[in-house]
Amino acid sequence: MASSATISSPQPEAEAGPAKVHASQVSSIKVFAESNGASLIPSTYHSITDLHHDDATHDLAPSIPVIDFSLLTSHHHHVKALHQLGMACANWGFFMLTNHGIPENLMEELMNKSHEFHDLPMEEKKEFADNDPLSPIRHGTSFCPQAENVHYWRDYLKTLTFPQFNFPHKPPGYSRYCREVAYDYSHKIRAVARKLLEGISESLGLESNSIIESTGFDSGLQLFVVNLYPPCPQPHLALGMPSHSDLGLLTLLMQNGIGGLQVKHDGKWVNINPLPNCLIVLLGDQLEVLSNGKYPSVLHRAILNNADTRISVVLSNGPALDKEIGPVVELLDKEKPLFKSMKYRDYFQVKQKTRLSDKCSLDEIRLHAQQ
Ligand SMILES: O=C(O)CCC(=O)C(=O)O
Repeated sequence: MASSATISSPQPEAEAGPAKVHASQVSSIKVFAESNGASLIPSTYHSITDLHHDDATHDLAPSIPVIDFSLLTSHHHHVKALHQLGMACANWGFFMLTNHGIPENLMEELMNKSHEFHDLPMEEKKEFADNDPLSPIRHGTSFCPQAENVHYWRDYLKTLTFPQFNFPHKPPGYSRYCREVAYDYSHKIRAVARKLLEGISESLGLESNSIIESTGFDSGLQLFVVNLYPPCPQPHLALGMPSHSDLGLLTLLMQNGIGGLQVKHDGKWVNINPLPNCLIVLLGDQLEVLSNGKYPSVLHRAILNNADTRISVVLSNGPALDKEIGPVVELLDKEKPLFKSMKYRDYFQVKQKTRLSDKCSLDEIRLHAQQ
C-alpha cells in the first residue's frame, strides 16, 4: 500500500548507478527506502561532499556541558548553576539538561506515539502535505525539496503547538491519543524553556524576565517536529539533516536511543551521546541576535546509519510572531549592534523556505563581520 505513494513518476534506474530522484517526487523517504530495497541511494541524496566527514571527534565527550535543571531552581546552588549555564551558552551553544522534571514515562510514550504516526500509511498522512511554513500541521520529507538540489534522508511531522495547539488526531491509542501525549509534553517543555530563558537572561547580567518580555515569549511560537530517519544503505554519502542552526530561541530535543546528532565545536563535529533521560538543548539564532553574539546559535546536523530507524522529537521555542527581535538594548551601552532587527514571522518564513545551510539566514541580518 505504501509503495504506491512514494514516487509519482519514477525514473528508470541507470545501470551504472541509482536514478536521480528529486525529493518532490518522493512523499516519504521511509516508504521509498522500504520499497526500494536497493543497496545504492539516488545521487540526488548524495549530500556529503566533505571527504573527512567521518572525522567526528570523540575526545571532547567528557567536556560536553551538562546542566542540572534542579540546581538552577535551587536557592543554594543558583549562582553556580547560572555560571555553568552562561559558560555552556557562550562556549558551546548547546548542553545536556538533567533533572528537568519531565516524567520518563511521558517521554517514552511520546516516542512510541511518534513512531506510530510515521508508521501510518501514506494515505492517512497525505492530508498534511503542505509547503506553507505557518500551516499548523505538515508532513513531508527532506527539508524544503523545492529549494534544494540535494536532498536529506528524513521524513518529518511539523506542527505549531503554541500559542494555539495543533496536532493530528491520528493515530488513536489504546490509552491516550498521540495528540494528548503531545499536548502534555509541549506544555512541560515550554515551562522548562521559560525557566532556562530566565537563567540565560540573568547569566547575561539582565533582569530574569528580560528575554521573556522582549520576545513576547508567553505568546511565543512553539514548533513541534518529529523527525524520522530510516536506515540508509549508504550512510557515508547522505545526511539526515545538513549543518544548520535553529531559528528560534531554544530547541529541546530527545531521541529514541539511536545516535546521529552531531554539534560543531571549535570547528570540529562532535558526536552527541545523550545521558539517559536528559534533554538536549540547542541555542537558536534568536538568542544569538538578542545576546548580540555573546551566545551563538550552534551548528548541528544529523548523520545516518544503515541498521536502525532513528527518531528525534524536537521542540523549537521562539518569540511571538509579531515581535521585532534585535540585540537587547541594555547590552548595547558599550558595544555596537551586530544584527539588524527583524520580525520573527519574517525570519521564520524565510528560514523555512530556504535551502538549509549553516547560518545562511542569520548571515543575512548580520551587520558586522564576526571577529
Ligand atoms: O535529529 C536530530 O538530531 C537533529 C534534528 C534537527 O536538527 C532539527 O530538527 O532541526
